Amino acid sequence: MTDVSPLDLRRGARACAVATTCPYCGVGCGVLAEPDGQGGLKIRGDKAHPANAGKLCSKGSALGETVALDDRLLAPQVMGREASWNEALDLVAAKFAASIREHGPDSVAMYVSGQLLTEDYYVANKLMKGYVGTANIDTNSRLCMASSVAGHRRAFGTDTVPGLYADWEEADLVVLVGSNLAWCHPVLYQRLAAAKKARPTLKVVTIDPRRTATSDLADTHLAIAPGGDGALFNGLLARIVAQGAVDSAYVARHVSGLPEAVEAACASDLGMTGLSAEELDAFYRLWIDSEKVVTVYSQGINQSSSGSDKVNAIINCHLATGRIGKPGMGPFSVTGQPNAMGGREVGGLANMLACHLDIEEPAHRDAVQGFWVSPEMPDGPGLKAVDMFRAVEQGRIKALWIISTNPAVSMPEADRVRAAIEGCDFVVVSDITARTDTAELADVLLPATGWGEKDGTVTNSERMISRQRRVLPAPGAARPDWKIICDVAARMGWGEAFDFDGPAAIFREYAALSGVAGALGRDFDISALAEISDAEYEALAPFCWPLSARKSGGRFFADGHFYTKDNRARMLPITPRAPQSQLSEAYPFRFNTGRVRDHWHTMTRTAKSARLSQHMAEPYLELNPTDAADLGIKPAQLVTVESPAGSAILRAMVSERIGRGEVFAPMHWTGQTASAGRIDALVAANTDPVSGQPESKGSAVRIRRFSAAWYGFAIAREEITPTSRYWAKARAAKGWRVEMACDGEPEDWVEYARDLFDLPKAEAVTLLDPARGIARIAFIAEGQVLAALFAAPEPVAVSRAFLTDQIGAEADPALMSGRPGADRPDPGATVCACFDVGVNTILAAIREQGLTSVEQIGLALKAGTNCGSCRPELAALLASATPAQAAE
Ligand SMILES: Nc1nc2c(c(=O)[nH]1)N[C@H]1C(S)=C(S)[C@@H](COP(=O)(O)OP(=O)(O)OC[C@H]3O[C@@H](n4cnc5c(=O)[nH]c(N)nc54)[C@H](O)[C@@H]3O)O[C@H]1N2
Ligand SMILES: Nc1nc2c(c(=O)[nH]1)N[C@H]1C(S)=C(S)[C@@H](COP(=O)(O)OP(=O)(O)OC[C@H]3O[C@@H](n4cnc5c(=O)[nH]c(N)nc54)[C@H](O)[C@@H]3O)O[C@H]1N2
Ligand code: SF4
Ligand SMILES: [Mo]
Repeated sequence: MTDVSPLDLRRGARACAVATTCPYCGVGCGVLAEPDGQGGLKIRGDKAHPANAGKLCSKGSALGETVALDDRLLAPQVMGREASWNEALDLVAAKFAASIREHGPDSVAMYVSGQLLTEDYYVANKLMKGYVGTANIDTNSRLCMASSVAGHRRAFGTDTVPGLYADWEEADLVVLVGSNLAWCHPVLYQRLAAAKKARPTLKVVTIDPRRTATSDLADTHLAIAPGGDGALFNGLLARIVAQGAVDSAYVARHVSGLPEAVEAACASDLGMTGLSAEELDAFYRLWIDSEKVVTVYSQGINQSSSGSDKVNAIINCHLATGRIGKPGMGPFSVTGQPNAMGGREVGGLANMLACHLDIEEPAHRDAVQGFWVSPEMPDGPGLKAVDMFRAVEQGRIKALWIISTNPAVSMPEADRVRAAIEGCDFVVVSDITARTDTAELADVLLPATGWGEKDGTVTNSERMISRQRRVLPAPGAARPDWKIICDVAARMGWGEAFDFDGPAAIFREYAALSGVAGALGRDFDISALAEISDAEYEALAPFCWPLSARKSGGRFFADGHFYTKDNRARMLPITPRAPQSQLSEAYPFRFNTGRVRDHWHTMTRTAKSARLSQHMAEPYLELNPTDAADLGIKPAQLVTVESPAGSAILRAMVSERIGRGEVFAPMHWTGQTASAGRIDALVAANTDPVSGQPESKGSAVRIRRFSAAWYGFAIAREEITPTSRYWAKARAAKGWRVEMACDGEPEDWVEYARDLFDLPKAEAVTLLDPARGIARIAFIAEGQVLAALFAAPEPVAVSRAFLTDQIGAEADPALMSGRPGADRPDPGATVCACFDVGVNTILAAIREQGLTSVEQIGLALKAGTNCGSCRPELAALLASATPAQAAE
């Protein structure tokens, strides 16, 4: 056998476009991916896919830039050294088996992910619940969708999203509550924006304590007090009743619990919403007067210690008015991860069985056990994520297998979770890279194939199942997750039950089991596909479930038929609760957290793309100008943010878009990308009592200025990791850009810079002004810039865009000034990632060419004309530029 390198193997991949699905958000866009002959992929939107009809956002368009092999895990590792698959799998099976033998099945656990494909998920769940005999398998969907699941199950008897994306386009009113759709579900946002443009009577209301890029589309933005949503929707229910807007016929036939729900609603305190009587009145009138209303909700609702109640408060209003399951109306939970929905379907949550069957229900357990012919079934729910890591901390879980998620970064009280994993007897991590905060703690690291290298299915927010298809060969020894799980199961003695020859075989079994669920009266039934051939599976076109002899596709519940014992939906009495962490003198700020436009979670993929890394290159804290002034914090200074659980150092982004007493930080930065940017270290592990979902958006924190002796900005061709107290790095087109700050000043700046860049011999160009504390040092070889450091006692005012362009280039005469010469304007921070158009360029064009619309900006600069993800920001720049123009 010849030794072909993984990259050579990739270069040889057939240049033919393959239809697959984007691996990021729950919109579930179709992607055409074609090998480019260099080991990468050319990416286009798939016009034939119903979710996106050819559109992609910035992250989807940049997929080709994230498949490079440089930091991939290419072979198994045991205790930090490379090992064969046999050695690694034998060890995993032996350790799990020993723990089960000595301490029982509940001494082991799996923590998996809504980014697994359905087939991977199915075998993981089957192994744990059916064969190991424990329900200790939970998923990062606990941090994401658990409150929606709980709300759906309490109201409908099962976890069903009643409507379809098309409903948004048909609606008269779309309410976006706790959703930053423009950044987090950009293609759905674009569909909504297009529908509104075509039919301006379509109204949009956003409900979010912050003004976001999404609010810019809204006719009305309600800056609700954090956690005020339960009271807001209770108020709506009370008004629905008071105005006689109840659909009495629907309620009489299909709904129970209305009087109790209304009584609780009438008793709740609207003051909790923080909104004025006029705002409430206008919103209530609009909602009630718009027959076709879709209420879309996301993490601003779910990630709350009363998340399930907030979900039910929303659903109550739709049930009372019968506005559910009909064209243009219904409650709509948008899912986060590409297969968050699929994971819910296969039973990835510790409190679910496969195919929406209930673990608490003996008849359901028996049916699944009979179908699996399994030796063992747990008789109740297992540990939910927060409790699972507590059990790890207490030594009750002795063997833990983490697959496709990064809990040392994304779990609340992340420092504590990291320590718990570190202290666990035996930890296995399956990932595509070893460079994660969690993978660093593993005893055994298993290399998984990633997006583009694996086959299976995912389900999006509207229940649409579509195929992810392989385009590239598996790199090195990497294997698909389903295969790794089945191989371990076989070594534990269950080879026959896990003897699948590919994802199609797993899918067939899963579809057959869904038929059993369907016969038990469950909603999730795709049994029409139980005998699908390998070739049909390969060609499977996207479809919305269910797909069975009983029903195919469409909406649920227009005619009742809920999945409760009496087939009636339940309205629940809701008593709104404030976030669990109380603000105090010691911790006076409400810590809101979430996402930015161009990064995905813990950035193991998006940080590989230079253009995705330019939009937000640093971890930051958004805070109100008055609060900043009170704290003596100037824009762009650094702040230390602390809670009782931990601390972080973040760049202050002073903004009117956030209210007083509230601050916001994105969740993306890790130990790999920043010195102190893991903001989940601060988040209290308060959970919703029903769903177990953590309150990731409601902790109490305090803020103080980080006392920096100096701030720095560095560019480098090779990756560097500074030793300064603060640093944050991001990839640039030809190297790296790094922000720095430290409390002590180095004795010799040039030596410091040499160490930083590990360039002991390169020629140094220096500009030192010790009196002013300014140091500028560039290293140049053969006329080309290798690296440079710009340091100053205040945040360094150099042009990041200009300097980033200098990496590896012939040194510009203006290099040491940190700004382009007068003949060349500074483009400013990137707004349009597709065409790399900066904020200054856009503002100058608006000013000089008198541009007044996003379309005109597109014509002038191309910005916003490809993926369109920056269009909300272009609109905001237009709005901000207009008054300035008037003043001139
Ligand atoms: N670019 C990008 N897109 C993503 C992801 C990503 O990492 N990056 N991740 C995907 C995943 S897994 C998920 S779950 C989704 C999440 O998608 P979203 O839920 O839309 O995103 P978040 O930014 O977490 O939070 C949404 C909003 O909730 C608001 N909020 C906070 N507290 C409250 C409150 O008490 N009430 C209300 N009404 N609102 C509140 C926040 O200010 C924030 O703007 O995004 C998906 N899409
Ligand atoms: N404070 C705060 N915390 C939050 C949130 C918040 O809004 N605020 N949001 C929460 C939500 S909604 C979510 S969904 C979580 C997300 O948090 P995580 O799931 O922890 O984040 P990811 O970075 O998506 O982790 C996915 C991991 O899987 C790896 N991977 C990628 N593809 C594959 C594959 O095919 N196989 C395997 N085995 N591994 C693969 C990636 O390299 C990465 O290490 O964060 C939660 N945490
Ligand atoms: S909206 Fe963007 S991230 Fe989400 S599936 Fe579509 S292309 Fe991927
Ligand atoms: Mo999520």
